[in-house]
Amino acid sequence: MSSAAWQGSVQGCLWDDAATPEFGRVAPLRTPLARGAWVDHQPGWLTGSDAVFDALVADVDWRADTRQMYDNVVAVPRLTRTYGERDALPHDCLTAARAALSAHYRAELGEGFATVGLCHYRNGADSVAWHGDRIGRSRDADTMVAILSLGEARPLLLRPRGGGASIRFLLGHGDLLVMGGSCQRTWDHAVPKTRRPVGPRISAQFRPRGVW
Ligand SMILES: O=C(O)CCC(=O)C(=O)O
Repeated sequence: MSSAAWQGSVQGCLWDDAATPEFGRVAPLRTPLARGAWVDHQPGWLTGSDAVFDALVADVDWRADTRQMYDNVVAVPRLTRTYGERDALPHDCLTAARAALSAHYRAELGEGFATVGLCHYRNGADSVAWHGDRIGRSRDADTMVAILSLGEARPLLLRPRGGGASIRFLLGHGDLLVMGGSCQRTWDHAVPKTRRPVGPRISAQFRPRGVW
């Protein structure tokens, strides 16, 4: 790989691989939603990221969580791992992504992104149900949640909290999606299951301190 090219795109990130992961300039297209919410989407923000995907699948100590559902304990339909703001991240690329997102959004957000959550959707049976990230400060204040999507393209749906028509963003390999404004309070989002045979996907979510 050309380490010079990678160094040029993201300071301080080097690894020896055939592909050259490279972030483009953060320049998403913004979709305003009702009730003060918005979504930024930038297809192909990170290119050459096959090796990043493979490294995350192999190196992250993925957790298979369970949750109580009425009288039963059921498996959470995805693998997860979360990193606090002082935790070492499992790949330099995530550190670089967080820095680039913080630099771009800091003026609007009033702070940088701090924590990183990872979800590994192994196939179409893995999913995340309708929800908003409304724990912590996001319960009653505007915030942003940025997602870097790697691997198989899966749709992320958004619908107004309490019901209404949904809108769909197909998140492909290297895409960036940022939910902002009141989005976590006034809208819900989901990655639905699919019967189509689909490959694995990893979602990296970047959140400000105190937002879950
Ligand atoms: O997979 C995604 O991109 C969304 C993940 C998500 O909504 C969550 O973990 O709260």
